[in-house]
Amino acid sequence: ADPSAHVFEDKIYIYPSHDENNANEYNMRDYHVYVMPDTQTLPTDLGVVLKLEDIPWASEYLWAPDCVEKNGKYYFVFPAKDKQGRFRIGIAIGDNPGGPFTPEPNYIQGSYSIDPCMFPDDDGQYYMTFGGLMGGQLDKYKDNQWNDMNREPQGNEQAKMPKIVLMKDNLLEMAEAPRDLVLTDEYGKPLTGGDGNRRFFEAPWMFKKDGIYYFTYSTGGSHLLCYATSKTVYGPYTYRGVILTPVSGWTTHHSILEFKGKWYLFYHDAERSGGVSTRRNIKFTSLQFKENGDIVTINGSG
Ligand code: FUB
Repeated sequence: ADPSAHVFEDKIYIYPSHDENNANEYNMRDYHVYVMPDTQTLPTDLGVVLKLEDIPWASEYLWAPDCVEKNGKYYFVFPAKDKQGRFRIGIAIGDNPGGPFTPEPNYIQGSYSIDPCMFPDDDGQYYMTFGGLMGGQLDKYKDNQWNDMNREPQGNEQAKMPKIVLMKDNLLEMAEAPRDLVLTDEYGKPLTGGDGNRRFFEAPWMFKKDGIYYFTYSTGGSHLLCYATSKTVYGPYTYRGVILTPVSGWTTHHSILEFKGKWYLFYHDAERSGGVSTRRNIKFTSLQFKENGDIVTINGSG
């Protein structure tokens, strides 16, 4: 599930999470990596690249990861629950895109919630976006502090926004406190908690095309993959539309990449398990842009 796909060394590497075969909850225990030389060849499973028992600070729930390259090193970034049951975000480092990855002794200080996406900008700065409501615990945080009383905004209250943070050069530390990545409607008004078809839920993924930043995400209970755009990395980002309509299974989660001049959406559904939400499989399909930068909506049940 949760495929984060990247082009490294002219091949497509896929960094998914790994649903357990008989699982009835999302308590995953290791990560595999897949590699595809091109989009016509079936991927090769490179095996386990990181496992729970090797991560000193983690207790359970290895959720959606990502990977980024810097100066010939590969930084595998992943969420897991710490020993107190709070989601944190960790880094494991490898010399090759196919792993294995050696975890840092502790999680990124100041990190919380789930679904990290590392975004290298053209100017050499690396940003991390992250966050997920409900099971992902983002609704428990305000001003980067946990409070049990915090809850998901409702009705006309401003929606809980995903987070963005500039990373230090070592990619192991944040260079600042995480900020809200504000998602607005077409009039510049922040999306509201009651706007279930558009507000952020989880699965942030960022890319840049023709000088425009695209922030893409899942809406959770309405099961849509959506996108919003901005001319600046921190935003605000204006909601633009739906990328993928609902797939089989509860969650929807994805990545987007350009490979040899064509764009692709990697995503998951639960087709191969007959719709069991905790047993998901990876798919990919071609992604089309209109001339004005709009993404052509893909039918998730097609
Ligand atoms: O796979 C576990 C969690 O489910 C991910 O972190 C979320 O994005 C959702 O896909």
